[in-house]
Amino acid sequence: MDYILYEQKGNYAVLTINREKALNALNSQVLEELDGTLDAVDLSQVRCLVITGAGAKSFVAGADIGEMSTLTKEEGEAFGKKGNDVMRKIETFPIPVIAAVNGFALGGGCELSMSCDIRICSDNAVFGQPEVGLGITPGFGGTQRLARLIGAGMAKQLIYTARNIKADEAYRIGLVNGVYSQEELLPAAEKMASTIAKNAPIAVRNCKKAINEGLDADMEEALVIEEKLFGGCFETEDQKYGMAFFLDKNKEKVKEPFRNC
Ligand code: DAK
Repeated sequence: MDYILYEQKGNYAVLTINREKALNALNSQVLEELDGTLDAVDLSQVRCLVITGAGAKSFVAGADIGEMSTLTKEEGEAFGKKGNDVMRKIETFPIPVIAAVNGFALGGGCELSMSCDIRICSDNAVFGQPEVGLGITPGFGGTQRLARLIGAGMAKQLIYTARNIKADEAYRIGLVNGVYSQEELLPAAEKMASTIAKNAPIAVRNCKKAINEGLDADMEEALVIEEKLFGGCFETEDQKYGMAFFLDKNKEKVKEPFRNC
Protein backbone atom coordinates (compact mmCIF):
# COMPACT_ATOMS: atom_id res chain seq x y z
CA MET A 1 0.00 0.00 0.00
CA ASP A 2 1.47 3.38 -1.04
CA TYR A 3 -1.32 5.62 0.15
CA ILE A 4 -3.09 3.92 3.05
CA LEU A 5 -1.86 3.34 6.59
CA TYR A 6 -3.81 0.89 8.69
CA GLU A 7 -3.31 0.17 12.37
CA GLN A 8 -5.37 -2.16 14.48
CA LYS A 9 -5.45 -1.06 18.11
CA GLY A 10 -7.08 -3.94 19.94
CA ASN A 11 -10.77 -3.96 19.09
CA TYR A 12 -10.78 -0.81 16.94
CA ALA A 13 -8.59 0.37 14.06
CA VAL A 14 -7.35 3.60 12.50
CA LEU A 15 -7.13 3.96 8.72
CA THR A 16 -5.16 6.96 7.43
CA ILE A 17 -5.30 8.29 3.86
CA ASN A 18 -1.62 8.96 3.35
CA ARG A 19 -1.00 11.16 0.30
CA GLU A 20 0.03 14.26 2.17
CA LYS A 21 1.83 15.97 -0.75
CA ALA A 22 -1.47 16.22 -2.62
CA LEU A 23 -3.45 16.95 0.56
CA ASN A 24 -4.66 13.32 0.47
CA ALA A 25 -6.60 13.83 -2.78
CA LEU A 26 -8.34 10.69 -4.01
CA ASN A 27 -6.85 9.32 -7.23
CA SER A 28 -7.69 5.87 -8.61
CA GLN A 29 -4.89 4.22 -6.69
CA VAL A 30 -5.99 5.72 -3.35
CA LEU A 31 -9.55 4.56 -4.02
CA GLU A 32 -8.38 1.04 -4.94
CA GLU A 33 -6.14 0.80 -1.86
CA LEU A 34 -8.92 2.12 0.36
CA ASP A 35 -11.24 -0.51 -1.07
CA GLY A 36 -8.66 -3.29 -0.54
CA THR A 37 -7.93 -2.15 3.04
CA LEU A 38 -11.62 -2.23 3.93
CA ASP A 39 -11.86 -5.76 2.54
CA ALA A 40 -8.92 -6.82 4.72
CA VAL A 41 -10.31 -5.47 8.04
CA ASP A 42 -10.51 -8.38 10.47
CA LEU A 43 -14.15 -8.08 11.47
CA SER A 44 -13.82 -10.89 13.98
CA GLN A 45 -11.73 -8.51 16.12
CA VAL A 46 -12.26 -4.95 14.92
CA ARG A 47 -15.51 -3.40 16.18
CA CYS A 48 -15.12 0.22 15.07
CA LEU A 49 -13.04 1.99 12.42
CA VAL A 50 -11.65 5.55 12.44
CA ILE A 51 -10.77 7.19 9.11
CA THR A 52 -8.50 10.23 9.04
CA GLY A 53 -5.99 11.98 6.77
CA ALA A 54 -2.21 12.21 7.07
CA GLY A 55 -0.66 15.51 8.15
CA ALA A 56 -1.99 18.54 9.97
CA LYS A 57 -3.64 20.27 7.03
CA SER A 58 -6.04 18.02 5.22
CA PHE A 59 -8.46 15.15 5.65
CA VAL A 60 -9.00 14.76 1.89
CA ALA A 61 -8.92 17.76 -0.49
CA GLY A 62 -11.20 16.05 -2.98
CA ALA A 63 -10.98 13.75 -5.93
CA ASP A 64 -7.71 14.18 -7.82
CA ILE A 65 -8.34 17.10 -10.17
CA GLY A 66 -5.23 16.32 -12.26
CA GLU A 67 -6.40 12.77 -12.94
CA MET A 68 -9.99 13.87 -13.60
CA SER A 69 -9.05 16.71 -15.95
CA THR A 70 -8.39 14.46 -18.95
CA LEU A 71 -11.16 11.89 -18.48
CA THR A 72 -13.55 11.03 -21.30
CA LYS A 73 -17.27 10.59 -20.54
CA GLU A 74 -16.80 6.81 -20.19
CA GLU A 75 -13.69 7.18 -18.03
CA GLY A 76 -15.48 9.77 -15.89
CA GLU A 77 -18.33 7.33 -15.30
CA ALA A 78 -15.86 4.57 -14.38
CA PHE A 79 -14.02 6.90 -11.97
CA GLY A 80 -17.34 7.96 -10.44
CA LYS A 81 -18.34 4.32 -10.00
CA LYS A 82 -15.03 3.43 -8.37
CA GLY A 83 -15.51 6.23 -5.85
CA ASN A 84 -19.19 5.56 -5.30
CA ASP A 85 -18.56 1.86 -4.70
CA VAL A 86 -15.98 2.55 -2.01
CA MET A 87 -18.14 5.25 -0.34
CA ARG A 88 -21.05 2.80 -0.30
CA LYS A 89 -18.78 0.10 1.12
CA ILE A 90 -17.98 2.45 4.03
CA GLU A 91 -21.63 3.44 4.47
CA THR A 92 -22.74 -0.19 4.62
CA PHE A 93 -19.60 -1.45 6.37
CA PRO A 94 -20.79 -3.87 9.08
CA ILE A 95 -19.14 -1.90 11.93
CA PRO A 96 -19.42 1.84 12.72
CA VAL A 97 -16.98 4.15 10.94
CA ILE A 98 -15.94 7.50 12.46
CA ALA A 99 -14.46 10.25 10.25
CA ALA A 100 -11.85 12.27 12.16
CA VAL A 101 -11.74 15.26 9.80
CA ASN A 102 -8.37 16.91 10.38
CA GLY A 103 -8.45 19.79 7.88
CA PHE A 104 -9.75 20.17 4.32
CA ALA A 105 -12.74 17.97 3.48
CA LEU A 106 -13.59 19.26 0.04
CA GLY A 107 -15.52 17.59 -2.77
CA GLY A 108 -14.75 13.88 -2.58
CA GLY A 109 -13.28 14.48 0.90
CA CYS A 110 -16.55 15.89 2.21
CA GLU A 111 -18.30 12.99 0.46
CA LEU A 112 -15.97 10.45 2.07
CA SER A 113 -16.70 11.92 5.51
CA MET A 114 -20.44 11.77 4.80
CA SER A 115 -20.28 8.08 3.97
CA CYS A 116 -19.03 7.50 7.53
CA ASP A 117 -21.49 6.99 10.40
CA ILE A 118 -20.14 9.82 12.56
CA ARG A 119 -18.07 12.94 11.77
CA ILE A 120 -16.00 14.91 14.23
CA CYS A 121 -13.45 17.53 13.15
CA SER A 122 -10.55 19.71 14.17
CA ASP A 123 -10.96 23.47 14.55
CA ASN A 124 -9.03 24.03 11.29
CA ALA A 125 -11.39 21.83 9.26
CA VAL A 126 -12.99 23.21 6.09
CA PHE A 127 -15.92 21.51 4.39
CA GLY A 128 -17.35 22.17 0.96
CA GLN A 129 -18.60 20.82 -2.33
CA PRO A 130 -16.72 23.05 -4.83
CA GLU A 131 -17.58 20.94 -7.90
CA VAL A 132 -19.81 23.40 -9.76
CA GLY A 133 -16.86 25.80 -9.78
CA LEU A 134 -14.95 23.12 -11.69
CA GLY A 135 -17.74 22.44 -14.17
CA ILE A 136 -18.96 19.18 -12.65
CA THR A 137 -21.51 17.94 -10.15
CA PRO A 138 -20.51 16.23 -6.89
CA GLY A 139 -19.79 12.70 -8.08
CA PHE A 140 -19.26 10.54 -5.00
CA GLY A 141 -22.76 10.83 -3.54
CA GLY A 142 -22.57 14.46 -2.36
CA THR A 143 -25.90 15.56 -3.79
CA GLN A 144 -27.62 12.71 -1.99
CA ARG A 145 -25.84 12.42 1.35
CA LEU A 146 -25.47 16.14 2.09
CA ALA A 147 -29.20 16.70 1.56
CA ARG A 148 -30.04 13.76 3.82
CA LEU A 149 -27.66 14.95 6.55
CA ILE A 150 -28.33 18.69 6.74
CA GLY A 151 -31.60 19.07 4.82
CA ALA A 152 -32.23 19.88 1.17
CA GLY A 153 -32.32 23.68 1.54
CA MET A 154 -28.92 24.03 3.20
CA ALA A 155 -27.38 21.33 0.97
CA LYS A 156 -28.61 23.10 -2.16
CA GLN A 157 -27.20 26.42 -0.94
CA LEU A 158 -23.77 24.92 -0.24
CA ILE A 159 -23.63 22.93 -3.49
CA TYR A 160 -24.96 25.70 -5.80
CA THR A 161 -22.69 28.38 -4.29
CA ALA A 162 -19.65 26.08 -3.98
CA ARG A 163 -18.94 27.93 -0.72
CA ASN A 164 -16.57 26.36 1.80
CA ILE A 165 -17.52 26.41 5.46
CA LYS A 166 -15.38 26.26 8.57
CA ALA A 167 -15.65 23.86 11.49
CA ASP A 168 -17.94 26.03 13.63
CA GLU A 169 -20.49 26.39 10.82
CA ALA A 170 -20.26 22.66 10.02
CA TYR A 171 -21.11 22.03 13.67
CA ARG A 172 -23.95 24.56 13.69
CA ILE A 173 -25.66 22.97 10.67
CA GLY A 174 -25.20 19.42 11.99
CA LEU A 175 -22.63 18.22 9.50
CA VAL A 176 -20.25 17.28 12.35
CA ASN A 177 -21.01 16.10 15.88
CA GLY A 178 -18.12 17.88 17.58
CA VAL A 179 -15.12 20.18 17.07
CA TYR A 180 -11.77 19.57 18.78
CA SER A 181 -8.33 21.16 18.75
CA GLN A 182 -5.97 19.55 16.24
CA GLU A 183 -4.16 17.69 19.03
CA GLU A 184 -7.34 16.43 20.62
CA LEU A 185 -9.11 15.22 17.48
CA LEU A 186 -7.61 11.76 16.97
CA PRO A 187 -7.58 10.89 20.69
CA ALA A 188 -11.27 11.91 20.83
CA ALA A 189 -12.09 9.75 17.80
CA GLU A 190 -10.19 6.82 19.27
CA LYS A 191 -11.89 7.26 22.64
CA MET A 192 -15.28 7.19 20.90
CA ALA A 193 -14.22 4.10 18.88
CA SER A 194 -13.09 2.37 22.04
CA THR A 195 -16.38 3.20 23.81
CA ILE A 196 -18.38 1.82 20.88
CA ALA A 197 -16.15 -1.28 20.76
CA LYS A 198 -16.96 -2.06 24.41
CA ASN A 199 -20.67 -2.48 23.67
CA ALA A 200 -22.21 -5.68 22.36
CA PRO A 201 -20.81 -5.85 18.80
CA ILE A 202 -23.71 -7.66 17.14
CA ALA A 203 -26.20 -5.25 18.73
CA VAL A 204 -24.12 -2.27 17.52
CA ARG A 205 -23.97 -3.71 13.99
CA ASN A 206 -27.72 -4.32 14.07
CA CYS A 207 -28.30 -0.69 15.14
CA LYS A 208 -26.27 0.54 12.15
CA LYS A 209 -28.22 -1.68 9.79
CA ALA A 210 -31.56 -0.68 11.31
CA ILE A 211 -30.81 3.05 11.07
CA ASN A 212 -29.39 2.87 7.53
CA GLU A 213 -32.02 0.58 6.07
CA GLY A 214 -34.84 2.25 8.01
CA LEU A 215 -33.95 5.66 6.59
CA ASP A 216 -34.55 4.31 3.08
CA ALA A 217 -37.94 2.82 3.99
CA ASP A 218 -41.33 4.17 5.09
CA MET A 219 -42.07 4.02 8.84
CA GLU A 220 -44.14 0.80 8.67
CA GLU A 221 -41.40 -1.02 6.82
CA ALA A 222 -38.67 0.61 8.94
CA LEU A 223 -40.21 -0.67 12.17
CA VAL A 224 -40.35 -4.21 10.73
CA ILE A 225 -36.64 -3.90 9.91
CA GLU A 226 -36.01 -2.86 13.51
CA GLU A 227 -38.15 -5.70 14.92
CA LYS A 228 -36.22 -8.32 12.95
CA LEU A 229 -32.82 -6.96 13.95
CA PHE A 230 -34.00 -6.66 17.58
CA GLY A 231 -35.20 -10.27 17.47
CA GLY A 232 -31.87 -11.40 16.03
CA CYS A 233 -30.09 -10.18 19.17
CA PHE A 234 -31.88 -12.84 21.20
CA GLU A 235 -29.89 -15.51 19.41
CA THR A 236 -26.61 -14.07 20.73
CA GLU A 237 -24.53 -15.00 23.75
CA ASP A 238 -23.91 -11.30 24.34
CA GLN A 239 -27.63 -10.61 24.92
CA LYS A 240 -27.85 -13.51 27.36
CA TYR A 241 -24.75 -12.35 29.21
CA GLY A 242 -25.67 -8.62 29.15
CA MET A 243 -29.13 -9.16 30.63
CA ALA A 244 -28.01 -11.83 33.11
CA PHE A 245 -25.29 -9.45 34.34
CA PHE A 246 -27.88 -6.72 34.92
CA LEU A 247 -30.19 -9.09 36.78
CA ASP A 248 -27.42 -10.56 38.92
CA LYS A 249 -27.65 -8.85 42.33
CA ASN A 250 -24.02 -9.62 43.20
CA LYS A 251 -22.54 -6.10 43.08
CA GLU A 252 -18.97 -7.41 43.38
CA LYS A 253 -19.15 -9.11 40.00
CA VAL A 254 -17.05 -7.49 37.25
CA LYS A 255 -18.55 -7.18 33.78
CA GLU A 256 -16.65 -9.20 31.21
CA PRO A 257 -16.05 -8.00 27.65
CA PHE A 258 -18.75 -8.91 25.14
CA ARG A 259 -17.66 -11.85 23.02
CA ASN A 260 -19.12 -10.91 19.62
CA CYS A 261 -21.21 -14.04 19.39
N1 DAK B 1 -6.52 17.09 -6.58
C1 DAK B 1 -5.22 17.01 -6.87
N2 DAK B 1 -4.25 17.69 -6.22
C2 DAK B 1 -4.63 18.48 -5.20
C3 DAK B 1 -5.99 18.62 -4.83
C4 DAK B 1 -6.96 17.87 -5.56
N3 DAK B 1 -8.26 17.88 -5.25
N4 DAK B 1 -6.06 19.49 -3.81
C5 DAK B 1 -4.79 19.87 -3.55
N5 DAK B 1 -3.93 19.27 -4.39
C6 DAK B 1 -2.47 19.43 -4.47
C7 DAK B 1 -2.07 20.76 -5.10
O1 DAK B 1 -2.11 20.66 -6.50
C8 DAK B 1 -0.68 20.93 -4.55
O2 DAK B 1 0.21 20.10 -5.29
P1 DAK B 1 1.68 20.66 -5.73
O3 DAK B 1 1.42 21.88 -6.53
O4 DAK B 1 2.38 20.91 -4.45
O5 DAK B 1 2.24 19.51 -6.53
C9 DAK B 1 -0.76 20.35 -3.15
O6 DAK B 1 -1.93 19.50 -3.15
C10 DAK B 1 -0.96 21.42 -2.09
O7 DAK B 1 -2.07 22.21 -2.48
P2 DAK B 1 -2.03 23.82 -2.52
O8 DAK B 1 -0.64 24.31 -2.83
O9 DAK B 1 -3.13 24.26 -3.40
O10 DAK B 1 -2.33 24.15 -0.99
P3 DAK B 1 -3.07 25.43 -0.40
O11 DAK B 1 -2.93 25.35 1.06
O12 DAK B 1 -2.59 26.68 -1.09
O13 DAK B 1 -4.60 25.25 -0.79
C11 DAK B 1 -6.69 23.98 -1.00
C12 DAK B 1 -5.34 24.16 -0.23
C13 DAK B 1 -7.36 22.72 -0.45
C14 DAK B 1 -7.58 25.21 -0.70
C15 DAK B 1 -6.40 23.89 -2.50
O14 DAK B 1 -5.39 22.89 -2.70
C16 DAK B 1 -7.60 23.51 -3.28
O15 DAK B 1 -8.49 24.32 -3.51
N6 DAK B 1 -7.65 22.24 -3.70
C17 DAK B 1 -8.71 21.75 -4.54
C18 DAK B 1 -9.93 21.54 -3.71
C19 DAK B 1 -11.11 21.07 -4.55
O16 DAK B 1 -11.58 21.80 -5.41
N7 DAK B 1 -11.51 19.88 -4.25
C20 DAK B 1 -12.65 19.28 -4.91
C21 DAK B 1 -12.16 18.49 -6.04
S1 DAK B 1 -13.52 18.02 -7.06
C22 DAK B 1 -17.10 12.44 -10.22
C23 DAK B 1 -16.30 11.87 -9.32
C24 DAK B 1 -15.80 12.60 -8.29
C25 DAK B 1 -16.04 13.92 -8.17
C26 DAK B 1 -16.84 14.51 -9.12
C27 DAK B 1 -17.36 13.78 -10.12
N8 DAK B 1 -17.59 11.66 -11.26
C28 DAK B 1 -16.68 10.97 -12.11
C29 DAK B 1 -19.00 11.49 -11.48
C30 DAK B 1 -15.43 14.67 -7.12
C31 DAK B 1 -14.93 15.88 -7.37
C32 DAK B 1 -14.06 16.58 -6.45
O17 DAK B 1 -13.71 16.15 -5.38
